[in-house]
Amino acid sequence: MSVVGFDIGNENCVVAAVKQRGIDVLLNDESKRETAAIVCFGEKQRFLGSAGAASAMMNPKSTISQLKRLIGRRFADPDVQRDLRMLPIETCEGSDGGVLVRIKYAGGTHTFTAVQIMAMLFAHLREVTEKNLEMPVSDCVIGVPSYFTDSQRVAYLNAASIAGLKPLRLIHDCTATALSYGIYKTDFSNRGPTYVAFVDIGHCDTQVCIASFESGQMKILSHCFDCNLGGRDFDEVLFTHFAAQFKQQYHIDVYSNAKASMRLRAACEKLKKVLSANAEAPLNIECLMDEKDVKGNIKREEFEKLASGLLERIAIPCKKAVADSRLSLERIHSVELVGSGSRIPAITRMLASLFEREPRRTLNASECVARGCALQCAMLSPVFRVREYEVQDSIPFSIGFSTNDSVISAGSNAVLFPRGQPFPIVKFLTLQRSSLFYLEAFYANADELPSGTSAKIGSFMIGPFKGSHGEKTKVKVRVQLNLHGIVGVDSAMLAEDNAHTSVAGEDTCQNAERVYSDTTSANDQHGLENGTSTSHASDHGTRRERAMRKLEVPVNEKRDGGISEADLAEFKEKEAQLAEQDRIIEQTKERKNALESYVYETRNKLLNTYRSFASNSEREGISRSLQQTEDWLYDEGDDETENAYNSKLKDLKKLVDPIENRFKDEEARAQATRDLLNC
Ligand code: ATP
Ligand code: K
Ligand code: MG
Repeated sequence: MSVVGFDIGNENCVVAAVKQRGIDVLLNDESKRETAAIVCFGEKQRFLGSAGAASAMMNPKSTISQLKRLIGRRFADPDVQRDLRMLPIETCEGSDGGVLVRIKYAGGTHTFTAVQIMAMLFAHLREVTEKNLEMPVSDCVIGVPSYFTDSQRVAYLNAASIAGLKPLRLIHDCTATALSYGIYKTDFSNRGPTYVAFVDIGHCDTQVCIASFESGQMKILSHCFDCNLGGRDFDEVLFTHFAAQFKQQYHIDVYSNAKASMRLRAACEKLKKVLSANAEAPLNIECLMDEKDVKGNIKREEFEKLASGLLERIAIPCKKAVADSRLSLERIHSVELVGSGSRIPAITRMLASLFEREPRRTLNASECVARGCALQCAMLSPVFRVREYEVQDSIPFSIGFSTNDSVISAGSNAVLFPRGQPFPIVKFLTLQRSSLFYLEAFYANADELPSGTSAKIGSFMIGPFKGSHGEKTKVKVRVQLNLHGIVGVDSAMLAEDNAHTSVAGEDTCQNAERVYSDTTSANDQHGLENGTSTSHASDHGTRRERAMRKLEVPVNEKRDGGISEADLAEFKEKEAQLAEQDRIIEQTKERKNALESYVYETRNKLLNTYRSFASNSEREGISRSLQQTEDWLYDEGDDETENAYNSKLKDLKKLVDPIENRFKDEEARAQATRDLLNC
């Protein structure tokens, strides 16, 4: 069983695996520790990860990057629209309101959901991992931004499942980072907790959390973020700057040309990195557009001036995270800076002045999320024994439930899981109902959410059931925020007794908490009363009796952005097909290469090693066949099937093998003679 952590970035993905000796970051096909988060559709096959990055410039209109920005979101979301303007791919709105990508590929037009595209990347990373570990991989932990909504999390799980992965947990990126920091540290003061701020600046987002560490445990006190502020925004100020400059200087409008835009963006990103180490940097692009070579140059100071607005924005989630943690600045022991987007020196300066201390870089800035994920996977998996360590995360968004049925017009409506709530957690709702009703889960505070995010989470149909004699019955609903941060209604029971005592047999979750909500009472819309937790140490007998008097009620969920089982199965099937197609194309390429090399090698051997083992006419015949094969390869054989290449190779071998055998026999004879003489 695999113990693996995945950090899926908007730009870079990192895979870490726990092995006997510790945690390793795995190398991809190109022996790199980071894999580009790119899915590219070539003419006949997909290019995934690093191969996708290598093919992107050739296929700008069929290359999808920053997949995380699209998955589980609505096409109409203004943020999504803004992102899509930067991607030259064709997109449209799916029937569920999500993003569909239309790709010309393999002789047809294909439409994929964002979940399917993400699954392609997941499947690629799974393959990289399997090659490395030499075993099948499914169990894993995957990092997600803390600002991911319920539908984004569900979409991730769906994508993972299409890719054959089984996430034991979706863990917040910053929590993974904090875990990889805390678990090795043993020098925490024993006079109370140590508080650390983690700032992760990636390609598209900035995430901040404040964590508290004590020996054997960590708690996340607050999560804050700006989901539209990362390295790419710094690229964009350079892009805008140079696009304007080149318009004036060279009379070219890169905005009108997808490929030119893509190349200028890539060059600006490089430029930005150079500026992290140098005071000045040049920009040269050959033949950018209209056959014009362009040249530019920028000083770090000038870049910092252009980016000053971005620097100010980084301060906002940092300040908010501190405020939410209810700690004064002095109580924060240190600030850890991670994410490669944070490598801009001006960011460090700004954070130093904000936190009144120099930020540290104790962790590996690009690998800490994946390492934390792998660690969490080890903790959740039975494969490894890990030191007891408690990870308590908290949710960044308040979640509420409401009911609306035709019988009672006013439903209960309150925040069930407030912002900052530790999770996983289970709560019980007790409602008075006489027949089927709906529970709606929603984000209760729009201010906490990324702008444009829908407050809807999902709707849960409880029932049908019948209260005795058409009267209202107590319905106990088990609601949970699970390990992935996903809301669910697990079960509902008709409770025939209406005592305020324990809910028998259900209350097994460690974090279970009881909430009584009686819709007929006057104050039901304002508060839910937290019940005291019950002990069931001694009342086994009564519990069993009570359980028998309970009646399970069916629960059906309809989730925003959810995928039906049937669709999921179809997507799996489709992914398997595409993977098989890619495999066939790869294998065909390999066979073609084999034939080509055979032609060259044999031609060489005819002149050297085989020279004295073939007659003139044999040599001529073989030479002619080699030439014919070579001509064929450059002509109609350029794009043939695996079988065609194999059979050509077989034909050639038929001619060459007799000579090869003569040569080998002679070699063997010579060797035998040498052995004899050596004795
Ligand atoms: P996200 O966290 O948003 O999903 P990610 O995890 O892929 O994205 P990282 O790999 O942490 O992001 O960071 C990528 C960003 O870091 C890119 O914008 C890249 O240009 C930037 N970057 C990398 N090296 C440097 C450098 N030396 N100086 C400045 N920026 C850099
Ligand atoms: K990353
Ligand atoms: Mg990241």
